[in-house]
Amino acid sequence: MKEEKQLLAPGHRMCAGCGVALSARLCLEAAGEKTIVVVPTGCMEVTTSQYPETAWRVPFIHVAFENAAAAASGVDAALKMMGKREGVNIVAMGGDGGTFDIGLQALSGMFERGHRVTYVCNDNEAYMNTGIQRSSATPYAAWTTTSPPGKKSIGEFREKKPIGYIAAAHGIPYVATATIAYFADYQKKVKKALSADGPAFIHVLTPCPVGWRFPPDRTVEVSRLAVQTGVFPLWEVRDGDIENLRITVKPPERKPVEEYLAVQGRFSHLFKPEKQQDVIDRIQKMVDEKCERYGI
Ligand SMILES: Cc1ncc(C[n+]2csc(CCOP(=O)(O)OP(=O)(O)O)c2C)c(N)n1
Ligand SMILES: [Mg+2]
Repeated sequence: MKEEKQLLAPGHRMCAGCGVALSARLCLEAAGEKTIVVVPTGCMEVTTSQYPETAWRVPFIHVAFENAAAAASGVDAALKMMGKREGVNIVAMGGDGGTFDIGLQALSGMFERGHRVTYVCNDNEAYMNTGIQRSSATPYAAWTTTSPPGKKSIGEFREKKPIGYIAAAHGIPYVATATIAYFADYQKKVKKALSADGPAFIHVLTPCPVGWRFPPDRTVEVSRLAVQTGVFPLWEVRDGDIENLRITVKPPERKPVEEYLAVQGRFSHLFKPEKQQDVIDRIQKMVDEKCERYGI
């Protein structure tokens, strides 16, 4: 797409290699210009909407950290009341902190009320904007500033919250996972979400070079490895029918999870000063169990 047609204009202040920036561009490219975007506080908002400038070439609303889904619900209701709802896409884009944690109540309400909103969660697996604190999306054994590894700690000790399943359990028309490396898959899912007759949720894995500690030119590679190792399977579910979850990208042969961990500094304590093979094996087992359920 030509630069002048990008709906998220270049010149924003996102870091080099930011997965969230790529996700926003891909999502908007698929959604088109008749889109209203609602964004809660987080990296995306602070880097794109510094008064008096904005990188958004579509209507953009910044709301508080916890209420993107509530504000997007309001946009849906207001446009309906004014008879202007047809032909307009409403997209909320929240981070993992704003979605898995603090925004979950508003999100559940939006699902339950059945608003025609596509909610995209750009998951960089921590509260990046405020200094890499853990969230309930942070994966097992990852370093963050609030899950430091040490003699008595392997880093984060909880498993990632299954947000896609939680969304699907509301029985909403469309739920999917996506990541930026598989951009055609992601954009197809955005289009399906926007054409759903009700709420849709897309959980997008968006690697963060700063928080995950890898060089900024490896974002797409890390995103691809997440899928090829089975750490982040790409799937979609309609109407909450988890039994009929459909894998949309099947890795030809699953790579060992170690390949994904080894390229990220946030897992470096698993490799040095001594290799913690037991922890790596445990993560591999968790991934194997999940992938077996999906038949990948
Ligand atoms: C009620 C409230 N609590 C805390 C904050 C501080 N805060 C702003 S952004 C942010 C982290 C956002 O994390 P996430 O949603 O994962 O987005 P990211 O920056 O990682 O993309 C926090 C804690 C806030 N703005 N409002
Ligand atoms: Mg985050």
